[in-house]
Amino acid sequence: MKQFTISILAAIALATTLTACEKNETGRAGQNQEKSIQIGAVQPLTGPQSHLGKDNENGTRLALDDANAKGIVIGGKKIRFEMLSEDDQADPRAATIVAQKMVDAQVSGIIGHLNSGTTIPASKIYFDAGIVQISPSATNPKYTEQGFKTAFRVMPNDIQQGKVLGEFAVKKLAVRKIAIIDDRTAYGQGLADQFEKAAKAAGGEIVSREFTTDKSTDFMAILTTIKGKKADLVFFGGMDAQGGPMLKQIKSLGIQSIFLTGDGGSTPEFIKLAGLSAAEGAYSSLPGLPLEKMPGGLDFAKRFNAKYGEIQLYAPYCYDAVSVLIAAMQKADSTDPARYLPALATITHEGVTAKISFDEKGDIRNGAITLYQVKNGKWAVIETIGGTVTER
Ligand code: ABU
Repeated sequence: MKQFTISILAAIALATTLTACEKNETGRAGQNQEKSIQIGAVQPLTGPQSHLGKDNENGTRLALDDANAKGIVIGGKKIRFEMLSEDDQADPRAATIVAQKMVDAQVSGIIGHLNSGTTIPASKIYFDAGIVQISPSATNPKYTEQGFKTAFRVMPNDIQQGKVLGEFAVKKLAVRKIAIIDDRTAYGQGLADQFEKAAKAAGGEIVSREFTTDKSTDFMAILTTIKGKKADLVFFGGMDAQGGPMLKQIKSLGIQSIFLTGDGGSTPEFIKLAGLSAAEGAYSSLPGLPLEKMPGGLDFAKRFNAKYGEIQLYAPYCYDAVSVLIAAMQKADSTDPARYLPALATITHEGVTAKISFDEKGDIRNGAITLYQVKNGKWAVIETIGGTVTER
């Protein structure tokens, strides 16, 4: 009986040891075989831009899932990438609070923020903490002009986008009298300023410059002013949550002007909010190549659609922001931002949106801008300026 009891105890001890060994192979940080690191993802998950924030979050999630499926080894350890996602409400003050939270959590890198107005103030906090930040979508030039070596973006900026838009309006659409509205955010106002500069240089006349906010939904007062100016074209610097209803109200006032906006309005949601008949014929731009011309665009879209549904806007750029960050970690064989930052600054990475490399400021090299028009209820490509197009 005693012998039997000892055998049972030995068997239990062996089973416990085996379970512990299994845990060591699949376990978490602090054990030999596998280490978990956190990647911060910051975007608006509530408020008028929550659909864009979810799109960003899903693009980031897909890239991290793909990396985890590959079983990437860095510094001799299999790395498990975890997403720490936070809502900055597209609000500059909330963004700095979230940024500090990310620093306190000691994340290994940041994907975000979505908006220029949040990305810029948060970038100082990441820089001071030595944390690498890649924005998938913030296009105000100031973000990478502050001298923060930790700041990168995978989308061309608004100096380039504003120039393309201004020249397109005057030279291609052949308009002269232009009204401009912006939402007073870093993005909306910044893009409107660049657009105005380029349109004037091309021979356009600005007959009205109005502004609203990124929370507004009623634009009747400023549109009534614009109606009196008989503008050939109305340009809006802002997001789809304002641009869509604004275009609907333009049509309801009987304003005949062409409507043109930037990337913030280049979404399926814009068409939904404007309504199909009001949206038809509107123009927009979006930094980057059309999806079907991106090196991995169609494959990305298929996989994203299957998991999360329709792409709103920046999901492919979030995917690339993650993949280039991880590629730099692999190149440096370290997940420590101080060690992989030099690798990121000099990397050439085959992303799904483009071949990615950065200039000395952290801006993507060789970026393209694509112009679109709503045709039959969908954004259709008109032309791409710059970049390297992948022929299929
Ligand atoms: N690029 C437009 C939307 C994001 C931003 O605020 O820059």
